[in-house]
This record gives sequence, C-alpha cells and structure tokens, in this order.
Amino acid sequence: MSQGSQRQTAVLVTGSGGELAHGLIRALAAHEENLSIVALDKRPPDGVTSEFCSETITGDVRDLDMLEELSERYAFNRVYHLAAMLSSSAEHAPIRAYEVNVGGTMNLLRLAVAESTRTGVDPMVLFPSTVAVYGLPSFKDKQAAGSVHEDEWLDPRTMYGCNKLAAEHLGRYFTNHHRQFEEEKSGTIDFRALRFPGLISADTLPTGGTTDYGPEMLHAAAQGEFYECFVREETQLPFMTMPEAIHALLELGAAERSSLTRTAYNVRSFAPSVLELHTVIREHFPSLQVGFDPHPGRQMIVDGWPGDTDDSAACRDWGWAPHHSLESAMADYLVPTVTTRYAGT
Ligand code: VAH
Repeated sequence: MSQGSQRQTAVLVTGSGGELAHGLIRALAAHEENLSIVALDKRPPDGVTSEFCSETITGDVRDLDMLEELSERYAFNRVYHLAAMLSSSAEHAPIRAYEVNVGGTMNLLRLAVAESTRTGVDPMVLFPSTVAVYGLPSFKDKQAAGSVHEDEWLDPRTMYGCNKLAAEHLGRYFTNHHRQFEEEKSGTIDFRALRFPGLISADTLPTGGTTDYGPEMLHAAAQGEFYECFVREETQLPFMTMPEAIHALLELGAAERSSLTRTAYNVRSFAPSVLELHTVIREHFPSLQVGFDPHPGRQMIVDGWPGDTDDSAACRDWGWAPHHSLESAMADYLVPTVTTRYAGT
C-alpha cells in the first residue's frame, strides 16, 4: 500500500464496453460535473468511453493484481460493476461464467472492502442483478406465479442466475455482516443491486442474453430484415428500456441508505408476450416478417423465468416508477431512435 501519494477519488465502471455501461457513462458525465470516471473492460474502449472517462483500462475483472494496482492510484468511492457473461453465453461456458460473474465480482467486493478499511467510509457498489435469479419449475408454475416478489422462487436454473444470486449474497454479506466477530464494525460496503428484466436499447444490440429476442426483433424490423425468433410467441417476460435501466441505477445510487430495506430490488416497466411485442413493433414497421424456430435450451431458460416481477419495494423505498408502457416505449423512444440509427444504411 503506497503511503503518502495522493490518490484521485474516482468512480469505477467495469464492463464499460457493454450496452448498459455505454449509456451509464454518458449519463454520469452529464449528471455529475467533474466526476472522474475510470472505465474497465476486457476490450479496448470505443470513442464514447474515452471521451467521458478520465482513464480507460483494458483488463479483466478476474485479474486481482490489476485491480489492486488500480486502487493504489484511485480512491474508488463508487463502483458500477457491470462486467458479466450473460445467460446464454454462460450456458456455453459455465466455468468461465462462474470465474467472471462470481470470481470477478468477489474481486470488486475485495477492492471495495479494502477501500472501506483504508478510509473508514463504505464505498457504494451498484450491481446489475437479474430476473434470472428466479426459477419457476414449470410453465404452469410460471403462469400461476404472476408477478414475482424479491423473496420467492429464488431457485435459479442457469449458471448466470446462480452466479448473480451468489454475487447478491456476497454483496449483502459485506454490507451487513463483515467482521461480525470484531468489536468495531469495519470493512463494510454499501452494496445495492437491481434485478433487471430484459433490456431493450435502440442504440446497441446485446450479445449472449436470452432476452435478446426483444431488441433483436426491433433492430431487424428497423432494417427491413426477416427475424427468426428463438422462443415461442406465447413467451412472456418483463422488460424495460435501456434509458429506464440507467435511470434506475442512478436513482438507486442517489437514495438515502436509511430508506433502503433490502440490498436487491426488482425493477421492470412492461411484460409483453412475444406476440404482443411483435404486434406493437409491426404497428411501426408494417413490413416486419417474423418466423419462429424455438431453441430448446433457450426456451427452457425463459420458461423458468417469471412472466413479470413485482417492483413495489423499489417504488416504496426509493421512488422507482416505470417511465414507459410497451406502447409509449416504442412510440416515444425505441422507434424514433432505431429509425435514426439505421437511416441511410
Ligand atoms: C440475459 N439480458 O438475457 C440478460 C438478462 C433477464 C436476463 O439478465 O441474460
């Protein structure tokens, strides 16, 4: 630990090359003047990240030495730990998914705990969890369960869901129970997680998720392309737009700690079936043609996820409120933005 050298206070964003980070970094730079943002991703940064960040690091969250070296130069008082392998990718490489999603998260928690021990102030760790932490045993149970609360059906059936639930528990431990044998509480953090549904962005396309059919169908429609959907048309899942997800992260980060009754919250905006999604998209792109060729494994995953989640705890504790219905999301944000994105292509 270097003595004396002045460390710069900064916010760390991992997974900075991903969809969520792409918009979050812009929003942070816009909302918080003179904020020093350090971006970390396994891939080299794009122009947006470099423009808004004081430093961009190409590195892997599994590399604890690299993270410790970083924390010798920066006092990270807030971490947005977005780096993860999503659900479908994780099924293809479950061990690597564990190493990234749990091992990597543990490294970031260790960095935050070390910072807390060093400064006596709890760094805030904001963590995108997922509805994949839930596991409904059958399609019938899914239909009967309706909107799932945070403390029910916590029986994940994917490596990704198991990873994210494990990471939630680790974050909750270091927030509420670390060094509980010692007289003085120390080395604690302020961990706050959001169980995101499927996210739909008009600016970027996801890779390796199982809710990707939502954004993929929209982007295919905007490009006049045929879309082959990998789940059945009666499949229903909760979704929200990417801007709402970013807003929820900022709002949760701004909430008074005393108002929070839990470390992980559901948030969602609308929960369409694939057929409803298809119908609303076709209202704007009438030439959209969709085929259905369900992928058995991905269908099994989505049949085990809740058709909707209950976000009343987030509404009560920190004022979360969806900005959109499916229709308004399409008309006010998704269609105008995705049309501009592909204009002239
Ligand atoms: C995925 N987009 O599809 C993620 C999400 C609810 C699933 O976390 O894996």
